[in-house]
Amino acid sequence: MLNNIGFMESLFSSPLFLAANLAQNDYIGFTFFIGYMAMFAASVFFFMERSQVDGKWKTSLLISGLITMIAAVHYFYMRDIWLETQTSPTQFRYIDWILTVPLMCVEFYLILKAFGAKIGLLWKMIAYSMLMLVAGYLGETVFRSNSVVWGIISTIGYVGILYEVWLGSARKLANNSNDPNLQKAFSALSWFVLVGWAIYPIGYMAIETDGWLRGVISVTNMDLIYNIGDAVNKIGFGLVIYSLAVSSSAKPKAA
Ligand SMILES: *C/C=C(C)/C=C/C=C(C)/C=C/C1=C(C)CCCC1(C)C
Repeated sequence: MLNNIGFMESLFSSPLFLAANLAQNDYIGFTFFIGYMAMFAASVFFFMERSQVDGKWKTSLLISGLITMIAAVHYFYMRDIWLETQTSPTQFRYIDWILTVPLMCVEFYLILKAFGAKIGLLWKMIAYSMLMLVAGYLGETVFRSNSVVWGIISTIGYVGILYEVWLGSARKLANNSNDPNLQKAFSALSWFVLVGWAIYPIGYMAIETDGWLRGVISVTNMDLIYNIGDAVNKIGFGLVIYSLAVSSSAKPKAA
């Protein structure tokens, strides 16, 4: 029969109480916890604020909340894997990205739709994201000893997205929109893609076997870099959409 002590022991070693294993100096572990809570809080914020904006912006805010919510759920699992094994939760990382990066493409499409964006633009950006993420995953896992080659293939997808938002049809639609709020937000989002997203290939280059920055950044810091990148990009991206939605919604009439 399970006595009380045995019961307490098994309760506290259950996944529910895994957090007790977070060591004082496990700084990467800290960022998994902070990332989880920040994504969770951001989701609550985006969902609640939907009631404050005009109808056509509600979908954009919903997508912002879904992006951070999907990330929060994956961070919930990634925290545990990190605490248990102190290794990268690569599968969860990429499952998260393969859902959230296409949703970020949807955000671009939604804000440009009123100015003539065609659905083909969305599919093109999603295809580039898939190429970028599938190649990145293969380089981090199955073909890790050839991570440089897969990193380069992945970068082709990244450059495709960069091209669309900086020079391609997405940029042209924004330029022709004659809407200063939209143009400001579009330019902020483009900077996120150029600077915020560039954080990820830097983390990837820490791969020990042939990564270009191996020895400069240790591979254990890859998760630190990815965690910071995710918080900046997912929450920051959502906030840009939020402020565009607020500034483009009709002001409430003074009483
Ligand atoms: C919320 C998650 C986001 C915005 C993730 C973005 C991920 C990338 C931009 C990843 C890019 C990569 C390369 C350009 C080359 C090396 C492999 C990757 C997948 C790390």
